[in-house]
Parts: sequence; structure tokens; C-alpha cells
Amino acid sequence: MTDNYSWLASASRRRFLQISGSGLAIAAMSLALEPAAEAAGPIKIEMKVVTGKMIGRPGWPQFEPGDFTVPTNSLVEVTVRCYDDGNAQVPGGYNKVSGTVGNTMRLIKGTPKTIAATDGKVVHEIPVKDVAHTFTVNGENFFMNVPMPVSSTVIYQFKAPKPGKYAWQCMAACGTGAGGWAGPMMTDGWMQGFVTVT
Ligand SMILES: [Cu+2]
Repeated sequence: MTDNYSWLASASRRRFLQISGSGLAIAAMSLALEPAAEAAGPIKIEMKVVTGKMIGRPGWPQFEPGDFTVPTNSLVEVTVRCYDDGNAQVPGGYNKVSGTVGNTMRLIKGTPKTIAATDGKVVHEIPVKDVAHTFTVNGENFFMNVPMPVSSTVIYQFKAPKPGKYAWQCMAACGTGAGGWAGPMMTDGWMQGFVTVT
């Protein structure tokens, strides 16, 4: 009886050692794989900006999706197709691209279905009168501003900061109310939301 139990105990100890051994092997493997994963290219996110009319809610343009999650330190490439053809007023400076890789973005006229890596023009800013929306993060150690011209596609890359939940806001007065700052501008998942870094 005692012998049986001690055999069981040592067998389960052996299994535990085997399991933790393979766990270490997996951890070592994923460490080795990490540079290869980065060489495979950035994490890609696709967004669009639709007009209120397109979704049956006039006056309520919307970013879709309004939120996304990325791993810390990753290189992220976001493509935004802006179907909105109406411009909106932005405070000074928010027509400039900042906080992205090179403080630039690629700009393509219209919203083509397929986009080649060489398509578009690299720009640091767009004319104030062309701004329809912005994607602006104003967090601790993470500031980013991407202006979006009417009826166009923008592609930008950024390095994900340390883990956290970062609020973003459109800075173009595209909403309802006298100043254009009500409605979608004050509603999560419309003209504001969160970038979550894990
Ligand atoms: Cu907006």
C-alpha cells in the first residue's frame, strides 16, 4: 500500500517535471520566434469612417470599429477608408500628422478596395479645409494625431506604447449641436473610443 502511494507520488512528480520541462521549451521557442514574427510585417488594422446617412442615423458619422487592441511594442499599420465627403473645423495644428512612424501617413484619393504597398503619397499634413475627421490620442507617453481628408484613404504606422487603455477622440467638429461637438463626438464607439495596449 505504502509502496503504491510512493510510486504514484514519484510518477506524478516525474510528470510535473516533464510538463514544466516542455513548458520551458515552448517559452524558449516563442522567444526565438519573436524576431521572425516582427519580420513578417506590422499588425494590420482596417477601419472606415461612414457617414450618418450610410448607417441610417443622419448627423452621426462613425469610425468602424471604434476600438482596437494591440500588443505592446508592436508595429501597427492602420488603414482608414473615409467615406465622408463633408469637412469639419479643427483646432490649429490638428491638420498635421504626428506620433506616427516618421510623423507621416500615406494618402490615397478615394476609397479603393485593394491597395498596393506603393500606392498613395507620403504626407506630413493636409490642408485644414480638407479635414473631415481626425484620430487623435492624447495619453501619457502616447500622443498621435492623424487627420483624415474627405473621401480618401489614409495608411499610417505607429509603435504601440506600454500597456494601457488610451482614449482617442476626433478633433474635427463633425458632430451635432451648435458647435458640432455633441452627439457622436461625445459617444464611445462613434467619434471617440479606446486603443487598448496589452
Ligand atoms: Cu469626426
